[in-house]
Amino acid sequence: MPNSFHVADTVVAALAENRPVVALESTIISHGLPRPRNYQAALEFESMLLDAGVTPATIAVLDGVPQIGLTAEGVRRIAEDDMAKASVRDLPILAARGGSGATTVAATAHLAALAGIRVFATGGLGGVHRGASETFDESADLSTLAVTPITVVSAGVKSVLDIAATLERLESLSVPVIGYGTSVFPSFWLRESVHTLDWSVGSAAEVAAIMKAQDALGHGQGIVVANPIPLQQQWDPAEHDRVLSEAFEAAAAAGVRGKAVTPFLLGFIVQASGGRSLEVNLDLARNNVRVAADIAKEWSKLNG
Ligand code: PSU
Ligand code: MN
Repeated sequence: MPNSFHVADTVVAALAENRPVVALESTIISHGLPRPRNYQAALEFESMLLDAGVTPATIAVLDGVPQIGLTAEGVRRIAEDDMAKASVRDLPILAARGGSGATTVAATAHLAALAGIRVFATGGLGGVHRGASETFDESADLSTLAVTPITVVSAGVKSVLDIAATLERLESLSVPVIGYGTSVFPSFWLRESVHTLDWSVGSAAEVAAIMKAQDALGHGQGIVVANPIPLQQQWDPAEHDRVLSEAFEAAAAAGVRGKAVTPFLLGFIVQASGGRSLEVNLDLARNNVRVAADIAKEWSKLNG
């Protein structure tokens, strides 16, 4: 199946010459951020990488073909067109039917790894939802990282999830979780959660060294780099707590289920915070793109 996925020429060339590449997901653009800021964000993340000397590879499925690296028109489509939210299990269906979809962390990680990309920046990782012991709602992001060799830089998982259970699952799945300049797992809009981490690093070079060691030991897992938002950029904790409890009530009242849960909560929280949560979300995503760029550069140095 030579045409089962398409890698952009820029990405092919960068990988062939061992230059740094960072994958970017598209669900954060299509379902995680409101229009029109989502389009600006998609363009900004790519240009931040280009400015840092790193090749961006935004990933999505367009007309049945998984695209690793989008054209300008592709970026516009994920931001402005109504797209399905595509996790790994949706990929073969979209491919067979010629459909389009914005890829989650799971699907983006899978496709990036297929193309040989080793570093990926996102906002927040999916995880175990509150009440999962009854609903079984656990993001495929976790199980995918158990079998996908890619380093994902995120600001942890949103406090709308069950963070303790998410960390337990990452342990069971043997996915390393490394604090970037912190020993506390972040909670997305806030710099800290109540959960401490076993391991932290102080530099991108250390992450690259861990990736190398993981390869040498034959592990096929991904690595979660937890990069907290700087304190001065975080959301006000009291407002955060208030808006989150409103969001849970609204989701319960609306009876939202399955893959609609995460986009519903995110949309509600942006509205109910008067846009404040959106600014924090954009700041933390930019921070993650910067750190991912540094890691990708160290990774290519190490392999050069
Ligand atoms: N976290 C965010 N913004 C997002 C998502 C997560 O801060 O847009 C998206 C990511 O694409 C992630 C997905 O992979 O939600 C997880 O969805 P689910 O819980 O349905 O697996
Ligand atoms: Mn889910």
